[in-house]
Amino acid sequence: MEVLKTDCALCVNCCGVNAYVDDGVLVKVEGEEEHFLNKGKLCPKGEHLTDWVYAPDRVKYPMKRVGKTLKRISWDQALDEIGSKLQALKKQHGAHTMAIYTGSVGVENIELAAFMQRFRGAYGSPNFLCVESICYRVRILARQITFGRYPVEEPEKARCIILWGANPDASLWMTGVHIRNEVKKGLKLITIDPRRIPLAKFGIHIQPRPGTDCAIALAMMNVIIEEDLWDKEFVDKWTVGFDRLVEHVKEYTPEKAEEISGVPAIEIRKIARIFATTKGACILQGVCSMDQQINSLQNSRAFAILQTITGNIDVPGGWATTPLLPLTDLRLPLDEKPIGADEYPVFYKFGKRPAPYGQAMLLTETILSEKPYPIKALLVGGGNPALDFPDTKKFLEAAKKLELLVVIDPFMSETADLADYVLPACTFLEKDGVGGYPYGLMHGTSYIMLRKKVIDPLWESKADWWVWSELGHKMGYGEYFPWKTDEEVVEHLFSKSVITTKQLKANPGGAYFGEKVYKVYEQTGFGTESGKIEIFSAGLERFGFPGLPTHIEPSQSAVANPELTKKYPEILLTGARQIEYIHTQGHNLPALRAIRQEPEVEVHPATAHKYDIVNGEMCGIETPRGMIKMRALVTQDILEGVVSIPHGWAVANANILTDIKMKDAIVGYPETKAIACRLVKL
Ligand SMILES: Nc1nc2c(c(=O)[nH]1)N[C@H]1C(S)=C(S)[C@@H](COP(=O)(O)OP(=O)(O)OC[C@H]3O[C@@H](n4cnc5c(=O)[nH]c(N)nc54)[C@H](O)[C@@H]3O)O[C@H]1N2
Ligand SMILES: Nc1nc2c(c(=O)[nH]1)N[C@H]1C(S)=C(S)[C@@H](COP(=O)(O)OP(=O)(O)OC[C@H]3O[C@@H](n4cnc5c(=O)[nH]c(N)nc54)[C@H](O)[C@@H]3O)O[C@H]1N2
Ligand code: SF4
Ligand SMILES: [Mo]
Repeated sequence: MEVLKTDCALCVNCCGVNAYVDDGVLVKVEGEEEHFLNKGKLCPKGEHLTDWVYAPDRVKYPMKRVGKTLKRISWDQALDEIGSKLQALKKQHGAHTMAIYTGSVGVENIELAAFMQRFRGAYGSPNFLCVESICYRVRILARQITFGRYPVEEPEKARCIILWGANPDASLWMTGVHIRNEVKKGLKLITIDPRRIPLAKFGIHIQPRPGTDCAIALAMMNVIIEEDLWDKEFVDKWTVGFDRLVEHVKEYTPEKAEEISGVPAIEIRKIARIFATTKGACILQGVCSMDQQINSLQNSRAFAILQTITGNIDVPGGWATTPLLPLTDLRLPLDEKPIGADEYPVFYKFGKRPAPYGQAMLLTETILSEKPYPIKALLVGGGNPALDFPDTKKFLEAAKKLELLVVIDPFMSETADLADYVLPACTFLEKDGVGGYPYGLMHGTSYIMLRKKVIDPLWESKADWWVWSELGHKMGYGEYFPWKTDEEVVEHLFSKSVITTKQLKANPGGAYFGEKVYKVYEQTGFGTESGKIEIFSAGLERFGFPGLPTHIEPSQSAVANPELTKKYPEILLTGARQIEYIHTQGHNLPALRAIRQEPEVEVHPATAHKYDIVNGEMCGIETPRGMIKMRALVTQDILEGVVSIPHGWAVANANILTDIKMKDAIVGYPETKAIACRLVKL
């Protein structure tokens, strides 16, 4: 039996995997012992990789919609027809009529995103859109605005961690393992979450009203400044705008933050003191929880400022700058700007370089309104917007207006169910690729490795890069797609990297880590306009937004919209992660369903009592956009009046409840947390 060392690309963690292959068949996977991150373990999704790859409901061959059903066709026919349709649409509406969308898979599958961008460049459409309009990019942007680069959380070396709207047991399990080990050795843990997550019992837990985190962060700054706990040497030498911050946070006393958030002022004082007096203090900010809020950019800015004034930047266990491990850029030059560039200029272009994508949260409205122009073709690979985009009803309306919807996916999805063509992608186990995360993630490092082909592509499935390349050839763009094999693609992507594929192959695990330098600013300063950390951002002010973070009420809170909350008095959080699933993926696997059969709505006993709902009973969750049904999990582990549901379940789609019009005004991120709702006794 052959054992191949590769990584798991089911989620962004890219854990190390030993894949056991017998006569071309993947028979078993286990976690790679020597891997820095997962140290021999895998999560339930990773443990069931064999079930996933061999699932009987894989998309096996290209299909075309004929009436209500999808009929098998050849690759040639599919790509010929899609190519002709795209050419015709381009003639009629201009190249911008085609949008390409990738979901979270585009982050893990680097070839996929690279070839999508190359294809849209060859075709001439600016409209490459991706999940970073809803997830993660906002924190990178906030850190770039503040530091001129992207320092990353380094929980592995921290002595104090704030889990700020983050539940590692569900979304980042290895950090949960780490925290449990370290609290025994004195790690100070603070959890800020309306839910009492399992890790909350290992330290201090505060339960804010959802969407009020920025007010708490500002009050912590107030305490840190009032009590002289800030790092004077660092702040004086390396920052601008501290004096303005001092004035700004005077009004954000812990008492005021208590009024806003419901968290006792005494608790805010306590956590501010602990955070400011422990070197190696790290805010581990949740991703969707902090990003998908009306105040998403300013939440991230507030965390960046807290790290700064306590001197926890570029020190071990704070936020540290990891080197990027750049790969060859496959983009082709384009002049036209994508959708969202004018509406959200900070999102599109804050510094010198524009974002490679538009604001995907405008896609639905653009298709529906045909303004500024009609988008008639949507090509989706590695995402399931019909279930994952806010406001499913609106997305379905928009999908109907498309003249061409193509989905490239190893599995049928809710988006594939709407498509004119469904093309079978092979999974990451069936091709060579680029593994790891070259751009740095929450584990305080960046790393790359060879993602090895473990088995041959099943049925008629093909690598994503091949699909875009072959479509390009059919449409006359062959000159842009000279690569013939996975190996050539990977070789090309690594050709300008700090490490070659040859060097990677010589290393048994095949992984390369970016060498981290602490206090890198002593050599390079900061890449901001001022060359220093911008506590106050003159750049943001020039765009017409506050240069310092402020509290903004969620658009459907009782304060912002008291009329609405008379009818919908509870606060809904959508999208809590579950370790068994990744978004809409995995629910088809019996082994995972055996662990978690169905979605549940978490409700406090007092809230449940109000609606006469008992534990285990099916109930309705209703917002102004619609209603879904889930079984009630009545628990003390959630704040009274807060209701939490997972997303990604087709049987109870959370995005029936969300509203595409509710957004952060600076970056266009949607509000999928802190939504007004009520429960319904069925
Ligand atoms: N209400 C609400 N909505 C949310 C969120 C929330 O918290 N609340 N969270 C948001 C966030 S943060 C995110 S990241 C998004 C995630 O949303 P998506 O990015 O849409 O995530 P998935 O549902 O995992 O869809 C990925 C699709 O890619 C397919 N796939 C897997 N591997 C490959 C491959 O190698 N090639 C191709 N072509 N396809 C592949 C899978 O089968 C699946 O259909 O959801 C967002 N939506
Ligand atoms: N197993 C698994 N892992 C995943 C994913 C997955 O689908 N499955 N998705 C991946 C992706 S793309 C993403 S974006 C991340 C998401 O990762 P995170 O955003 O960290 O999501 P969770 O781990 O569910 O933790 C979010 C916590 O924030 C809390 N919360 C919600 N609203 C608020 C609020 O207003 N204030 C505060 N203080 N807390 C709040 C919730 O109660 C919840 O406990 O997970 C990644 N990892
Ligand atoms: S799905 Fe699980 S095993 Fe795979 S990378 Fe993510 S956390 Fe690791
Ligand atoms: Mo995400």
